Parts: sequence; C-alpha cells; structure tokens
Amino acid sequence: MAPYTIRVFGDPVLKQRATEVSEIDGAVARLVEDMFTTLYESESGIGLAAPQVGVQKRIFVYDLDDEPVTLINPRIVESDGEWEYQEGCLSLPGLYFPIVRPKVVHLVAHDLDGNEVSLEADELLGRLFQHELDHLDGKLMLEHLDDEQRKAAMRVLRERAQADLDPEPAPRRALGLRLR
Ligand code: QAP
Ligand code: CO
Repeated sequence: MAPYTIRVFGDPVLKQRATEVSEIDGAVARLVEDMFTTLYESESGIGLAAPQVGVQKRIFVYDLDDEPVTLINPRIVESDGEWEYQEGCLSLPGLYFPIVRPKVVHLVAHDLDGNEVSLEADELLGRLFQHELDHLDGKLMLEHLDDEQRKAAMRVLRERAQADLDPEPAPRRALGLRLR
C-alpha cells in the first residue's frame, strides 16, 4: 500500500515553498523510496514532488521509461524556446491544460548520492522538470492559465468540492476535462 496520500488542490501544503535539503541522510532515502511507491501506485503518474505527499523538501522523482530518477535541490539555470503541451498533474486529477513554456531547460541538482548532476532536457522531460520545480515553489499549473481557462478549471474544482460535501452523492461531472 502506498505510504502517502497524494495531496490535491485545496491542500495548503501545495502553496508553500519547499525547503532546501541540507543533508542527504537515511530519512531522505526513505522518503524517496516512499515517493516512488506512491508514484507507481498512482494511476499513470510520471512525476511526483515531495510537497505532493505533504513534505516540504526540495525533492522530486520521476520515471519516464522504467528508470527511476531522484533530483534534490534542483534549479533551472537556463531555458530556451517555446513549446505547448497538454499538462496534467496528480494533484489536479482529470484536468489537462494546454500550457506554453520554454522547450529546452538546463537543470542542475544533486542525486541521492550527493553528486551534482547537470541535465539538459527538451519536450516531455523538459516540461516535467519545469512542472515539478513549480511544485517546489508552491505553484500549480493553474497559475499558467489564461483568465478564461482558469475560470473553467475553478468551476470544475468548485463543483467537485461541493459534490464531495453533499450527503447524497450527486451526479458528478465526468472526471476528464480538457480545456482549450
Ligand atoms: C507532471 O504529471 C508532468 O490528471 C507529472 O487523472 C506534466 O504525472 C510531466 C496524472 C506534464 C510532464 C508533462 C494526471 C495521472 C499524472 C491526471 C503526472 C490523472 C492521472 C500526471
Ligand atoms: Co503536478
């Protein structure tokens, strides 16, 4: 069973800036292991940041093609170009937004052994880096939407929150929403 519950929109932990990791010790190693368990038990998740499991540390993990990667204290040192992609987030289940961000990013971080890593990534992986770094700064995809998209997204989130409060399970709008 996954050791953590994935925090979703409305949880204040998702809006706080996470703290730098000062020492990569056994507690960090255990946290990372538990984050992977949580990621793999999620429905089709590819990346997860520590704040999404309620931990205010600057760590994210991902697995794009059966290769688990952990990045600690990551920073983007350079970015270039523009690329639109339908982004999703485990903390905003069922919501996908077309978002334009830089296409290529150069990220530096530390791995679990404390070694410095330097990675240049474009397209999907470049997007993942930017998305997960946003989580560490307390930002969700909603901040990248235009007014109209944000209104549509907030309406769905509000309806869901209300449906979750209703004693009688009201007919719920289909989970998937793709905003144009
Ligand atoms: C972040 O996203 C990301 O809505 C990782 O119902 C975003 O793992 C990486 C997911 C864009 C690359 C590009 C979302 C699963 C997973 C959902 C995820 C859902 C089930 C999102
Ligand atoms: Co996310």
